[in-house]
Amino acid sequence: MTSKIYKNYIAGEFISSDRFFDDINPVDGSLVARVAEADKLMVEKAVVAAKMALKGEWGKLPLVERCKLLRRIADGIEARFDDFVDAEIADTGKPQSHARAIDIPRGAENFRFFSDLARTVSTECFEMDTPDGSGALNYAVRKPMGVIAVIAPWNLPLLLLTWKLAPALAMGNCVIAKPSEETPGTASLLAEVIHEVGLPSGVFNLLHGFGPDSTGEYLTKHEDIDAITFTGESATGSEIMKVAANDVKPVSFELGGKNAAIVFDDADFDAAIEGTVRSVFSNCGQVCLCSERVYVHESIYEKFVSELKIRAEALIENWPEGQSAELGPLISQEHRIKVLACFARALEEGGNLVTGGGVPEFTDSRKKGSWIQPTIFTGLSEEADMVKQEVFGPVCHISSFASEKELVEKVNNSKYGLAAAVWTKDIKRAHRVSRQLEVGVVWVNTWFLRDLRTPFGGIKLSGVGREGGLHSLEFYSELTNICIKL
Ligand code: NAD
Ligand code: 6OD
Repeated sequence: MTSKIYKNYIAGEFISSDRFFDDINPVDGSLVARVAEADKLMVEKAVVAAKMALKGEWGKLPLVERCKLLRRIADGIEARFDDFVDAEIADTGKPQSHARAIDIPRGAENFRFFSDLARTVSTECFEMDTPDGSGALNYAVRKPMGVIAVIAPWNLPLLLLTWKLAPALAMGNCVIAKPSEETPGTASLLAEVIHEVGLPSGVFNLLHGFGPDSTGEYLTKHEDIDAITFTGESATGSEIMKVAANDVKPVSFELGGKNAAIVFDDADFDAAIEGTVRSVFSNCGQVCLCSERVYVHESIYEKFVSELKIRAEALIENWPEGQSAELGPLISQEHRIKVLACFARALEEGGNLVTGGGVPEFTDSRKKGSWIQPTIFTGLSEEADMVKQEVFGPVCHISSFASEKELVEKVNNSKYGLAAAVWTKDIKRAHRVSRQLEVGVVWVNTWFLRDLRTPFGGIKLSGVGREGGLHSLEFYSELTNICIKL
């Protein structure tokens, strides 16, 4: 029985609750911690604290001082790097190589990046003529929006929370963050780091809890929340948008995807295989950018399917702490039930199971975890659920195409529009096809290669708005234009 308790962080204090829920390790179903669920009163307290902080020391702090604090948060994460890795692994079961190379470094980098950016960007300035000949000068100033609700998912817990928290703080806002109920660990450590760094009380508040009828809903419905930034399922985004509409609150949404990987006949075959193994199976398929639809030119289709099968079957599902682990479990038993139901539906719809489709057999306590086999289907129609609906698991459907026109039509025939990966050596084709894809992000001959200055987000069901670089600063601030008659 664990004695670890994750508390809420409100107005600079760690606060428990009279209601707790379990934080479960998906590797073996063991208890990681008990988590104090924030009730309505705590949400209220956090909002009041955040509003007060805006009017107090934080609201008056020069930008350069704010940015120094953000850099110290990055240092603080790095100083406790192993603790963060352990917490992320315990909550998600992801291989430690993933947490060490991606989740935790990006958690720190998000603070450094937005601290540097906020100090160096300018705003617009326009000189204008006036009828009397004296002219006028317009310039814009950036102001914080106020109190921002940051609601995060479980797949890349620290990375995705800090991706929104860092620019929000850099722009001078106060934040109430709610991590996923599945992954409260690294957010709780982050609250400790922020406390040690000494951000004024109320600037950052952390509330644990669920979505509907719980902390998430109380937070998004609170009238004094000035903006909502959310990463998660498209259906949840739709619910939050309805609530936000009541007070016409700005929203920034990073939502689900049904991303395509496209392999042309002229692609570097080995690189395309390597890249597709990553884009389909990374984080057990639980990255919003993962490819769940793979389109391969008909001339190399059979060879590609055989090779991807071999590579999928070779992936090592092991305890996350070891060096050999390449694939972790799904986040929860509940999610595994959903993913297995998607596999069953694909078979009902006439899909050909190339590999996987079930649960790996273990003889140790991993039997109690949420493990699943890497899975490949072929032979489904473009209208099948497996080709249409997001699964969010280690699975893809591979189909062939003959022409670019057919390919582009198939890829764009989706309600989602987040990302695509294109594999080709023909530079003209790369440009031509990329521009035609109805998605927010295209990678050519790579996948999930991130430059934090670039616009990031999706179209259609995959999101509202763009974050990244200046786009984040735009969302997390309000511009006031000042027009001075000279
Ligand atoms: P989710 O929508 O179930 O939950 C996300 C967060 O929202 C959690 O903190 C949850 O407690 C909260 N929440 C749920 N209902 C709510 C409500 N009614 N009001 C307020 N808060 C509520 O998503 P998830 O299962 O945690 O994450 C997986 C999903 O996220 C997938 O669909 C994936 O594609 C998507 N995702 C998208 C991106 C992107 O950048 N586009 C990134 C990561 C994940
Ligand atoms: O890299 C990022 O900044 C980002 N937002 C990644 C999202 C991954 C989705 O699971």
